Amino acid sequence: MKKFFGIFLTAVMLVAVLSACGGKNDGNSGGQASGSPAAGGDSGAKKKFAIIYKNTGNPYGEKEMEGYKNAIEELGYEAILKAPDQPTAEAQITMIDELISQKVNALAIVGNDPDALQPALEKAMNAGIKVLSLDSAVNAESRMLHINQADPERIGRTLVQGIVEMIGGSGEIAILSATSQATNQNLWIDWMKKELEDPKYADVKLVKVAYGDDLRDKSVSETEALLKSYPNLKGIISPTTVGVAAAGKVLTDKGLKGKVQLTGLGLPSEMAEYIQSGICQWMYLWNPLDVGYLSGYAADALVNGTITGAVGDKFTAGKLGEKEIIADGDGTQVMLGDPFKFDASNIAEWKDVY
Ligand code: RAM
Repeated sequence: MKKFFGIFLTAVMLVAVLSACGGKNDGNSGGQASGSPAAGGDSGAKKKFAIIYKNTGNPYGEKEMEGYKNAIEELGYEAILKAPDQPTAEAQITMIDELISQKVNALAIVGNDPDALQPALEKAMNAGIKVLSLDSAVNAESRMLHINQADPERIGRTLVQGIVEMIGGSGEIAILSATSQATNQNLWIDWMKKELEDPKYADVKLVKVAYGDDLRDKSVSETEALLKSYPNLKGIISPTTVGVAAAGKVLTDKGLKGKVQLTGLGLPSEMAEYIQSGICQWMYLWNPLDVGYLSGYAADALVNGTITGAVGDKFTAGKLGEKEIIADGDGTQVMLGDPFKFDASNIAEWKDVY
């Protein structure tokens, strides 16, 4: 009886904790940005533009959603910002279904899987919702347009060139990625592997691609595991802001400055201390606020019919100016620009911006 009561009490506490977490997420990045949509219809109401990020707790994702919200509010509409607790396709499908019931006008998604969201996103498009992806693409059938932060080939090749320069041209390197299903990271990693095929990298060995799932703790433990399994490791490339910051912390805590080099795609606000200390000599990123902002204007152009998502379509993306849709494999995309290099000479000016 005592044992049963103990289990019952634990279950009650668990439910309480989980609902508290849910509440926090709703108020933070999982909830509605403004207003509360009237149930069952949008006649006469403000147009609703939703965005679903990969998962909560990622400052990069918060900036991307903030940029989207800024654009939508500048246009005079309502922004709905959502992100599941865990970076899974299943959790995003539940949110897509909710947004279809809410009859949003547009849905921008940072996909946790390239293919798994297709049935849900097709259902949304069949219901008249304009669907676009940003940052991490969904496949061409699942969207009308993708908003790409920068050229994936350039990102992948530049990161390899960077780490090879830092390690002095030879030795073992590893990649610390986000989830194994993330379209953006997987594409960048494919380009890293292509770059490594060049005979000039004959003395460089990629020993492992590890996945920290864009979760801080998992990224820390995956970095520790890399260091343990590969004692001769000379460099880590982490093409995720969560991963590169976690790796920076581990290398700092273990006193590995100068012994294990680090580069990747990092948020200046999270990486400033590691760049200033020399743990990471340089790294790259684009402005996540702009990725979100451009997506907001693209969503509006789809909703108001300025564009259909076809190659050659043009629209004005607020302060970012005119943008043109270009091809992207079987689908289409808009490119934000070039990645930016952050090092000791400029990190101080950027660390408070994003
Ligand atoms: C993480 C996310 C995001 C990616 C950046 C570089 O914040 O994985 O999708 O674009 O890193």
